[in-house]
This record gives sequence, C-alpha cells and structure tokens, in this order.
Amino acid sequence: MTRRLVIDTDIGTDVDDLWTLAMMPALGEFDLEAVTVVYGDTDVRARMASAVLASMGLDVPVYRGCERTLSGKEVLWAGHEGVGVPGIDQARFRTGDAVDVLIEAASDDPGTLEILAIGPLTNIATAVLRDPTFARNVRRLFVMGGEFQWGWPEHNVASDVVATEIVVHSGVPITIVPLDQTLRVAIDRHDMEKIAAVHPIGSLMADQARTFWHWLSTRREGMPNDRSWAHDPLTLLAAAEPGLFTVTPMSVVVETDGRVRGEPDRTSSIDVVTDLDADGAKRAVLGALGCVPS
Ligand SMILES: [Ca+2]
Repeated sequence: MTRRLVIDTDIGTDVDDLWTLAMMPALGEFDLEAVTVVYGDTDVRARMASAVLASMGLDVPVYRGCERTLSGKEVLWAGHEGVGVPGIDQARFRTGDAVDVLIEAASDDPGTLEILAIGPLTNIATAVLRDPTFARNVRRLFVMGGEFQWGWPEHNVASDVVATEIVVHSGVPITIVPLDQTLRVAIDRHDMEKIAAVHPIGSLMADQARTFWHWLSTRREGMPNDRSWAHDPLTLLAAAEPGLFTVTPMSVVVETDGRVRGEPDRTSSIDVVTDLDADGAKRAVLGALGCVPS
C-alpha cells in the first residue's frame, strides 16, 4: 500500500529541497498528494516547485502558503530563488491556500497522512491553530530542524520560533531530523556530476547547487563553495528508510533565539534522530537520485 504524503517546503533558497523533490520518483512507496510552499515569496517558490515537478513528469498540485512568519521575524531571502529554473515563468500553481489543503488532506481519512516539513514550520503551525483536529488527524510529521548538540540556532527553527513551539506542543507524532545529524552527509561537486549525468533534472540540480554553494561561500567565511549538506533529503529518508536512523523520544524546549533542547522522555510523541548510518544514508540519497553506488 502506498503512503499518503504532502511535502511542505521552502524550495529555492537551499538547493536541498530540490534534491528532495528529485528523489520522489525513485521512492515508489509514497503517493505525493500535494506540495505546499512556505516562507517569503511563495509565488516564486510555488512556480519553481510546479516547474520542477512538471519537468520530472509528476502531476502533483502545488499550493502557496504563509509568506510571513508567526514570530514576526523577517524572512531571509537570498535573491537566487527560482533563477535559472526552466519553465518557471509559465508554471502555474493551484489557487487554494496551502494551510487549508494540509487540513483537508489530514481530515480526509484521518491517521493516514504523513507530512514532510522541510522549511520553517509556519504553514504547519497555522494548520494546528486553524483546525483543532489537525494534530490528531496527521499520522506523522517529519521535520528538518533544530540542533541538539552544540547549542546552535538552526535556520528552520530560528526563522519561526513561535511556529516551532506550536508544532512541538501540538501532540502530532513527530520525527525531527536535526542539523547535528544532517551535517554528517554532504553532497559535493563530484556527486553532482554523477547525478547530472543520470537524473532527468540532474543538470538543473547541478546548476542550482553551484548557485547556492557560491551564495553560501560569500555569506559566511570558511564555508566551502563545492558542496553542501543533504538536510532535507535525509529527512525524507528518515520516512522512507527508518532503519538507517536511531531515534530517541524527547520532550523538546524551544528557546526564543531558535536554539532547542531535548530531554529523553519515553512518553513524548517526538522522536529526535540521535544517530544515523552516514555512509548508508549517503548511498541511499545518491541511489534515489539515480546513482548506482560504485
Ligand atoms: Ca528546506
């Protein structure tokens, strides 16, 4: 039986959301019902998602969600979002509101919908606030976010701490894939060359990766310009291949500056990934992107 999935994404800034969508055709167990976009100019993000899905031959509806954060924190906009994506100008998305789509998908056959949240949690939190049954209707939410080892604020959480607080206290069963684990799996220039040669949108992925890596290297001193991390692909992989991941049930505290703390708690509905098979996970990500491990 296929698993019902909606992906909620801030595609366009970090290249890893694009990599994640590109893995979907290989993961046949999921029925991707919709893609919802969040954070900043969701018109651009929705058109980019639509164009990318169409170029992979996937007929998946895309919906715009919240542009502004619940915390009021200003959106970080790199400026390269959507640039160089073929077909983006003609791409269309659905007119419905992403939050309503999430709510309806969850209430349609309650307990069967899984959600992959790979951007700030504004859409998900708004769904929790708008519909009191949403939290219990969702089977599981997979979240890329937080950092549990070094006390760093992670982007998705720090971008909307109010939304994160609402989601972690909602009672939704959650698997969190945090930054301290995702930093263990990088995709580099050589990987991208292999992917570009075999994947239907491989050259777009390589091109978008180069753009993002350049931006990253100019933004912070010491950042490489030939690789970045598979944060969002690993979060999808935690849903697809849980055997590669070790989780610990935790109660989670969100600080106002975006740092998070977790305390092991057997009664918690939140599983935090505390270890992963880095080599196996990288092989699985590259495999889903069409590269047969050599
Ligand atoms: Ca993302």
